[in-house]
Amino acid sequence: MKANRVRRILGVGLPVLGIALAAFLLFGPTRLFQKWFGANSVISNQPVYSFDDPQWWDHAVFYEIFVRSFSDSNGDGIGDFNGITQKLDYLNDGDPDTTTDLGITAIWLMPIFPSPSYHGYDVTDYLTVNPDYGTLDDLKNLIAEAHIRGIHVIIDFVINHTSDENPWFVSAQDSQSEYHDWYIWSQTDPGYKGPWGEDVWHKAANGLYYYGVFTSDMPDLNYTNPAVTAEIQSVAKYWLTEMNVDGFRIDGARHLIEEGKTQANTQQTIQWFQQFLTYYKGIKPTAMSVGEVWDSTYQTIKYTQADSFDMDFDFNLASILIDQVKQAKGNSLASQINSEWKLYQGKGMATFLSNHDMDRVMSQLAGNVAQAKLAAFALLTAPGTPFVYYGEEIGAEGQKPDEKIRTPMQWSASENAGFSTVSPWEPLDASYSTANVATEKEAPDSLLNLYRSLINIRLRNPALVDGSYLPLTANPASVYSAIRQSEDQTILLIANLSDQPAAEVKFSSASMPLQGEYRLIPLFGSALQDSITIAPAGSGGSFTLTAEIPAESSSLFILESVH
Ligand SMILES: [Ca+2]
Ligand SMILES: [Ca+2]
Ligand SMILES: [Ca+2]
Repeated sequence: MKANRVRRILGVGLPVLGIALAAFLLFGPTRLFQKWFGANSVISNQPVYSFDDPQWWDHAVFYEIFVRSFSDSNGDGIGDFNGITQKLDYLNDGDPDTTTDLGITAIWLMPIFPSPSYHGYDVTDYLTVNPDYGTLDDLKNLIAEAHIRGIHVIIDFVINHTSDENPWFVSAQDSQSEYHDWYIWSQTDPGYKGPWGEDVWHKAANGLYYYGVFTSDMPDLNYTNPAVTAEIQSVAKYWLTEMNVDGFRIDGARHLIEEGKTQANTQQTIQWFQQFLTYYKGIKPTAMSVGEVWDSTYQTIKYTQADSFDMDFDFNLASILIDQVKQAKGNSLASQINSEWKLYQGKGMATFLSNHDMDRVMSQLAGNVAQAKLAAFALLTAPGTPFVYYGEEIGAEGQKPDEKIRTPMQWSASENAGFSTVSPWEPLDASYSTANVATEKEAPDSLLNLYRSLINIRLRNPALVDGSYLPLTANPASVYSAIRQSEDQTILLIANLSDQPAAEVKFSSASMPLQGEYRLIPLFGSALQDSITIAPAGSGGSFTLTAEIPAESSSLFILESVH
């Protein structure tokens, strides 16, 4: 589609190319096509925002990678940095003229530090990398190659606690050690439990009790000690300056500083992260953070409203997206996306369907590919910054325990799924024979091709990147619909969540921003019909689609006013 458009533009001849070049130099590539053709008339051929956008995370699509499970470059059965580097072109080839790549613009690497565990969420050294994954130079190379392709890289920053094998904690056993106060000690067992009813006070070999909110292997650091704050800030500086990472995903953020038995979302925690944000912006103004505050939206938004994080994950929205699609409740889906966006006040909403702590989407949906597509459509056309968990785009399956939702990436149906030349560190999920990159690349209707199309379309259309969101009420209520609008563009979202087609569907809103006849310019999915007429209704407006909307289908249209 896009290549044809380029050819059409090139076909008008050299004089126009000269004007094109002048316009390019004048306006830059991002808004150029809109300047030429006016609002709403064509699909911009280039991503809306560039790599150098100072607020890049607001306009990105992220991809979460478990390094151990992505791609093994040296045949030891363990994924590594060089393996990821070799697969970067799959994620984004750096060429805006191609849309054969997935098109993501940022990567979140799960923990890369040395650790006694397979997952790495218990760090023994913050200044180097896990030798299973390669060397510091391998990681530097990965980051440089990602940047060349327009991909930012953030790392998982696991700072609430360390490993109990961290030399700091080993030394801290001695009450005379300078590291003793880096952890939280008690002479006697305070006895109270943690947020999940778990033991949080653990007996150490020295006879004292130490605090660890997650497990006894993960002693919490003491952030009321300024030496700990200074050390972690200097670690952050190292990664931003020496290693050139672009930011941090903050693990277990809500548990940073306890206030007695209050072990989550304390005022001191929110304030510590405010200072941390000021600190790292001072070092690198374009660096960002996204917090893991696994809690109600009421709690998560405290961190973005207070500028403790640039973004935090909307865990509530993840369940909304999947549950409403599963139950085919389109109106409810639209109104709940809108409520979340309003709670976040249009700022810092990191959206996702699943992550490394949840059953995989395809398993949550019991293998229903049509619903996986609808959930992806809802995610990738919603406001906020979407995160895709590796393998989600091919419909990999996996249910807890944790190892089973973090299995090797499924590149092909061949032996070891193209992940490695040897048997992988963890057995492959059985879904790999059909749910894999090679097979799905060749199938136009695959889940992978839907992710690829929608990510590329999103990043080329300003209304989808950062436009407003207006939920529409559809009748029947199983149809999901919304209008997204930016200064230059209006896009209509329609998805029929039901397994039955819907005809004569009526759409309305009490605050409809449009009125009159509009051409429907197809951007994605079924064309449905050529135009709609939006009539005033009450204080708002409504329209009816006479065309039948196929079962479990989704479409995007640019709305162009007919004068
Ligand atoms: Ca390896
Ligand atoms: Ca490309
Ligand atoms: Ca803590």
